Amino acid sequence: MNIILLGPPGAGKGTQAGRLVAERNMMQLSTGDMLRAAKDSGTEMGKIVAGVMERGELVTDEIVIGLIREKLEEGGDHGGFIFDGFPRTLAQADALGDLLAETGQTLDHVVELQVNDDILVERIVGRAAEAVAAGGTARADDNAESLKIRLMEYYKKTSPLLGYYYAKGDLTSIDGLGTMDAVASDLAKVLG
Ligand code: B4P
Repeated sequence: MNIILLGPPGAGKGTQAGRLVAERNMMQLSTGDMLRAAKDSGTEMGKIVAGVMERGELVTDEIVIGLIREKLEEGGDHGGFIFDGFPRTLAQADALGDLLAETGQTLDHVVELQVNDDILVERIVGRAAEAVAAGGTARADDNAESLKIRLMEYYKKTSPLLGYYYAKGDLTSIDGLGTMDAVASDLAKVLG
């Protein structure tokens, strides 16, 4: 089973994906994590994406699609892919459709986690404060200024994907405002 988790920054995509990995042996493909790893390892690509991510903008489709292509071609023994934070643009959605078709796979569910902006801001600011309180550093883009851009990018470039997948009959929207357990339970009902 291959699924997409859609939603604005802080909606809980990464949180729910992590649970599905533990419970269903699925493979999480988080483009955010992949890009942060590239940034931390100091590769040429990492240097290019660092500033873009810190500002809260989207990295180019070409880079992100390339990362996903590599992972899909690797295959592996798991219970399916969870696309977490990908696709984020219509071009990425088209590319994913092509890549799945090329590798003989299907897209089984697209689940939107619905959370209003006030709560998103609260969660992201909370995550930054927790990281600092634990003696670490907050994610470079977990600050009010970058978050404003991240939300604008979401509404402008990513939210059109809701209509795109709805028109294909693939989209289910669930309430992302409950506790992590409540959201996980609603997600499990959709996935079956
Ligand atoms: P991501 O890493 O995808 O970051 P995100 O959208 O903020 O994460 P998510 O929604 O997964 O939130 P989480 O579960 O962590 O992207 C970062 C950047 O990478 C982007 O801005 C962009 O620059 C770049 N990028 C990534 N993918 C790209 C692509 N495809 N194309 C172009 N650029 C791309 O949850 C957040 C917080 O909420 C956590 O603290 C969590 O504990 C808390 N939380 C979660 N669920 C909760 C619940 N039910 N109740 C209370 N708190 C909850």
